[in-house]
Amino acid sequence: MVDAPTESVRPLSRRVGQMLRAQIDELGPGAVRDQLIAECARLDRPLRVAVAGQVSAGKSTMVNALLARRVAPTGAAETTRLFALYEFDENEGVDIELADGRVLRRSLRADGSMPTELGVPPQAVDLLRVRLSSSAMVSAVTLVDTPGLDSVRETASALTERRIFGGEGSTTVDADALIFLLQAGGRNRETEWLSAFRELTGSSLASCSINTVGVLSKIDQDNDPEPLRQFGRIAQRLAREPALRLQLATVVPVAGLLAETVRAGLLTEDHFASLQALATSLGARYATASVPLFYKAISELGGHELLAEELISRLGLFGVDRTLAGLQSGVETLGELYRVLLRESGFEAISAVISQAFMPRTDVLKADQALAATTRLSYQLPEMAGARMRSVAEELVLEPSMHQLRELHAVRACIGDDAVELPANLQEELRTLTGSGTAAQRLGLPANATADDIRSAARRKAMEAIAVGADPTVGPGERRVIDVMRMSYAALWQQADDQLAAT
Ligand SMILES: Nc1nc2c(ncn2[C@@H]2O[C@H](COP(=O)(O)OP(=O)(O)OP(=O)(O)O)[C@@H](O)[C@H]2O)c(=O)[nH]1
Ligand SMILES: [Mg+2]
Repeated sequence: MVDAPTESVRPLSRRVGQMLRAQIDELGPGAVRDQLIAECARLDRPLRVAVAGQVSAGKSTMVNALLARRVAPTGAAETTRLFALYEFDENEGVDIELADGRVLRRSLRADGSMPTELGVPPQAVDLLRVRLSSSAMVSAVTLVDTPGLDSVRETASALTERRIFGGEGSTTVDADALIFLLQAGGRNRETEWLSAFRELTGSSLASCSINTVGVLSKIDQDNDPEPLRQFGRIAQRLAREPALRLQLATVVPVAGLLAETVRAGLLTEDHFASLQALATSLGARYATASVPLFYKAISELGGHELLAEELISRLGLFGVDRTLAGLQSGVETLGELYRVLLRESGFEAISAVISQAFMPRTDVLKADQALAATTRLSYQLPEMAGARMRSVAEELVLEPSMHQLRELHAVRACIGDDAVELPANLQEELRTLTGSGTAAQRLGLPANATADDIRSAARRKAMEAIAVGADPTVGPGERRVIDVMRMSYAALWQQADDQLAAT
């Protein structure tokens, strides 16, 4: 995981910050001015990634896997009732931010997890701020664990209502990116997942393929011998659905429990020794057929019920099965076992999305949040002053250096309510073009494309965009999107030209 970009490498945010400070200077004291000052401060903060989805989908488990620590409470019943922000701080602890503005400080428990009792009624709490000093993840991103949605279908409006993205209401957690979990294991209904992912995008939600990943979670629960492959196929199919192409960066299957256990290092050498003994025993043949049979196999080896319970709660039957298979085919150390299990969990695909798709977008996503907030706040000002502030914000987006923002807006314009209807091939091109890869990837060229290839592809596509845009039957919304694409291609063309001239 790379370090969070600092202000010096956030040119868009810096420019938006300048604009905000100019507005702040012009405003008299008041709530709008205070909130603009807060927006300014937010521009420099790490990327904020929210983990959201249905109740019990495995959100907190995923948060722990990402943090590589077991901090967030998890459980079978509805567990997370408050928003919890996990961020870097040298002094570990929990700040309980109350709705009345007071902040109560608590320590983490001796094992580094959240205290079970907060000592205040949940309805009095606005937000939990968990300060962590030892998690590589939080040095780069702030994670937000969220209360579960009541049903698969409760998505866009509920997410906004529940303050995940900036919106109306007193405080929001202002996520810049979203990991959206649907519980797949035990509930194999592909069409339902498709519509749930689709409904994720509403007119008021900032979610799109640039900042949202869909997760099929708990894939190990169907007793499928190869859930990663089985759900991998479904995930790929979903990710390729035309209706989701501009809504999700990708869809990935995950066995979160296994990922949590490995990443947080929850197996002891004693656990490992017992699993080794089981792997070579007669009981190994039936141990993973059911939970009672697993308990029986452990007991036949002289193991206590508590041991069986610990292993099942950390690995699940699937994890035990993969462990026994690993041990029987030459795994000799706990470290090696962790490597095998992490691969089986599918976790690496999620961390790749965060580091390769989300984090490189920190600047544009922060800049966009601040601009959206500026527009929202402008409506609280007297009419003329508000209109002036909005026009300053609109003009800023038109500056050449702000092109990435226009790309983000173009993607959003093509999804959700009142979407611009772009032909399927152009939608696909827009998605590729706004992906976070290299110039070659953004042009849909192979990785070994030369600067010459890149230049001619960019030039050709820029020309094509000009031709399409000139078609009189193209509507104004569509034309705006195509125009953004034309400028992106022109910029790639220019870059390749510069590169060729320099060599
Ligand atoms: N078998 C299996 N169990 C899992 C997996 N992920 C989570 N669990 C278990 O499912 C239960 C719910 O997990 P949580 O992480 O608390 O789910 P959540 O989405 O945070 O739930 P709420 O906060 O209540 O909405 C816990 O008992 C987890 O241990 C998984 O991938 N496989
Ligand atoms: Mg939870």
